Amino acid sequence: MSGRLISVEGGEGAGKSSVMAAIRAAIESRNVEVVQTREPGGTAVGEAIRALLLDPAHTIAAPAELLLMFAARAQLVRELVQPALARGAWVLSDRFSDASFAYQGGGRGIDSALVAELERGFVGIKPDLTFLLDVDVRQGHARLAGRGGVRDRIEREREDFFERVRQIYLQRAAAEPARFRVIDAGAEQAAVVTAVTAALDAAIAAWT
Ligand code: Z5A
Repeated sequence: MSGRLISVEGGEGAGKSSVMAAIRAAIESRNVEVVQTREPGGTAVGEAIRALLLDPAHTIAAPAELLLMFAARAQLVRELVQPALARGAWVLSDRFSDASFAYQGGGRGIDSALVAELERGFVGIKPDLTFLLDVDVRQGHARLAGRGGVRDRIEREREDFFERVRQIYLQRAAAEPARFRVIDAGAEQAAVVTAVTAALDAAIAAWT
């Protein structure tokens, strides 16, 4: 099989961690190499940019935030994603360009045409399959509160920010039904994982 790019998206507390682990296991069980990564991050340069972006000590202007997200992504695509896909590996990414449309476009109000232009010019690839873990904003927030720990710069945004993020994700999923699988992430963890792996199995069957 040729290389594939699979992304997992969602608002805060959507439960990406357990879903990423289940997807990885399902692909590896087919004896396919999996390269797991995350955004922003995934390379030394990208992880340094991530630290800058999430540090609550910084006030970052929205356009600078957008460009930093794409700087990390441009590095990731060239250093990790393209080489992995070229050798036939499957890349599993915790977020990809859709997050910039949702957070910087929806959350910060940046024109989506600008985001699309950066995607076209500096990324050039889209995931083959994207799981959108959709959860009520308050429910997701409560999960993170239960997890504890310090909130990063973006997690400190207000509820209306995350409502806009959620709406843009859902709009993107509706506009690209062939790529997106919207999963009810408000359900219990085992049910979420079952729904994701069933959808993954169906997608893989369609590819082979
Ligand atoms: N960002 C951006 O603005 N623009 C971009 O282009 C990109 C990203 C790429 C960092 O991303 C931030 O960057 C993120 C978006 C922004 N900011 N926010 N907010 P990240 O993906 O690393 O950060 P995150 O979204 O905050 O990830 P997270 O906190 O790890 O979320 P999660 O993956 O959903 O967390 P989890 O550990 O899987 O689950 C959270 C808790 O809920 C945990 O205690 C679980 O046990 C519990 N949980 C999970 N599922 C369930 C269910 N089904 N029921 C009950 N409890 C559950």
